[in-house]
Amino acid sequence: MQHPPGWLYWSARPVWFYRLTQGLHVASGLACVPLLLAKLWTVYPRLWEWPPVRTVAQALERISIIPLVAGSVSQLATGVANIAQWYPFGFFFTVTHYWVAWMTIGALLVHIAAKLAVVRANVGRRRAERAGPTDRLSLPEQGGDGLTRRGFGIAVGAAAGVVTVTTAGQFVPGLAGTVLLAPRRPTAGPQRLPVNRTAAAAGVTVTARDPGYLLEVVGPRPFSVTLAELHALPRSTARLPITCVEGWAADATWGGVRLRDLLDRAAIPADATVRVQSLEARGGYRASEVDPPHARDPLTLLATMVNGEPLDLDHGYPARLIAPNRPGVLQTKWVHRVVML
Ligand SMILES: Nc1nc2c(c(=O)[nH]1)N[C@H]1C(S)=C(S)[C@@H](COP(=O)(O)O)O[C@H]1N2
Ligand SMILES: [Mo]
Repeated sequence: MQHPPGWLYWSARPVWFYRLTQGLHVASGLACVPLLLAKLWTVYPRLWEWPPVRTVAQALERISIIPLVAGSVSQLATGVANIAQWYPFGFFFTVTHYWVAWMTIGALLVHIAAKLAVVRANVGRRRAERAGPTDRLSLPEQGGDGLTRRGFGIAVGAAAGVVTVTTAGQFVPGLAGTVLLAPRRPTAGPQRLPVNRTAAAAGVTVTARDPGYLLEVVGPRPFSVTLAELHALPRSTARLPITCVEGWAADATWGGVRLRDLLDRAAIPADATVRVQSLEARGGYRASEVDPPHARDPLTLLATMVNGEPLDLDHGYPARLIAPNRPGVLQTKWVHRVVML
């Protein structure tokens, strides 16, 4: 959703929908870490099997495992690094994570297809066993020491459960106190909201506090307003979350001018997409595009207030965009221009 594909219609409602999909994305990714490690641990002895291949079909099947393992390991590793805001790799995370996901899904389908015969045979055997006195998990284990098959399953499931329970508070409303293992607490930061990029990091500490600040709206009837004029415009409030792609979400009550009122005043038509630009001079998130469903939504604000106070400099003072059902990365801070595209 950071780079929404053209074929996807993304509505502004429900306001929490992106929070749900992003939360599930990060939670399922984290829960997969113990599951993937367990899977690799149970299958790696087969790497040393001799002879390595017996038939052409088996050779192809073994080769197809390379992108599957490489893809799933790299998805989980880069995903965990991303939510910790750690980018040791030289590529752009979002685009790589997206395309490697498709590659991994493809490799997984090939793997399932290759193993279908084995799965079918096993299912048939289980059915036969279920008719008899034993079930597969209670079959006698080879050896006697160490972890049983059932014990292993329980341990892996418990590990996935612990990871989920200690990180889900990042995005589940009201559970902020439980985020033991998460890199971030959704209530830590100025005005009880986390900050992803500070004003200092964005290099806007001087420009954002400039008394000569003007908000420009560029359309068929362009205009600009001073900060005092912006504050004097009719103000609305909206209770909306910021949902960062880095895995946290936090609700706040925002106050500001409806974006659609500014667009109307500049005579920008209802079906126009607009670009919201920041004072930030460099950086991938210094502007965002707002498509008509979001631009015209009554909850989409150019906010000057949060939780009853003027915005903190780190939250985008003097004005920031806040819109329903949008990734945090598109909620542009330190806004100074809105341009019709
Ligand atoms: N100009 C600008 N706006 C920005 C960013 C940025 O780097 N530059 N980061 C975005 C990201 S990734 C998030 S999650 C939200 C976080 O808002 P907050 O720092 O007020 O919590 O701001 C967004 N707005
Ligand atoms: Mo973000």
